Amino acid sequence: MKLYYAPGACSMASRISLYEIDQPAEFVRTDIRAKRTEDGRDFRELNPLGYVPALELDGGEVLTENGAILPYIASLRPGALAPESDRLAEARLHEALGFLGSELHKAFGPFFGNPQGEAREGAMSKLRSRLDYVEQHLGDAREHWLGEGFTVADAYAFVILRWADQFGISYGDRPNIARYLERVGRRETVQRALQDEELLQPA
Ligand SMILES: N[C@@H](CCC(=O)N[C@@H](CS)C(=O)NCC(=O)O)C(=O)O
Repeated sequence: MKLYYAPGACSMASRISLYEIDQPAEFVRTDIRAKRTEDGRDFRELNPLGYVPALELDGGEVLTENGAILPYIASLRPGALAPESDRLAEARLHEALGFLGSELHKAFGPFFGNPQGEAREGAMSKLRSRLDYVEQHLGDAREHWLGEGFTVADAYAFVILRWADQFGISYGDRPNIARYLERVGRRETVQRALQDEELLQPA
């Protein structure tokens, strides 16, 4: 299979998840502004909407949307990256992916356009409310998004939450998020993903 990605983008959650289950995959860097893949293709032929992640399966089908790709990757190794104890636990994963995709990810969206003045204040106010929820959700002792064990939701949450740094947003007043980022960031698979997407600062 092939994962179409852009460095540091939400597609890194799929990369981390693939590493977690030792699933071999090819990683194709994609310029999401020019809509071209590194091997010179028009990315819109793979995803007409032009955004990563896109996962090309060995049979040629292309899967898009984090909310579909992450559970698909989890399904490749049942029990490793998603709870499967009961229907409620499964629903909690979808609840998490829904929040992360349509609330947290999208609340960061405006910052990629470098908003100024009132636009920035408006975007910041919305983002703050989502981060307040995350801070409260993670609580003092919650190690992972769903409580027990690392899941694809943690891979996605980590990738989104780390964007704050590039927009000058500090987690100094949100210690649960800061600790969570540090803890998840220490995982070998996460370090490898950061390295492979050339995002680690030289020591
Ligand atoms: N609804 C999509 C959104 C994915 C998305 O926003 N991808 C960003 C990178 S994090 C992107 O490729 N943006 C480029 C664009 O929208 O043109 C999903 O959840 O997978």
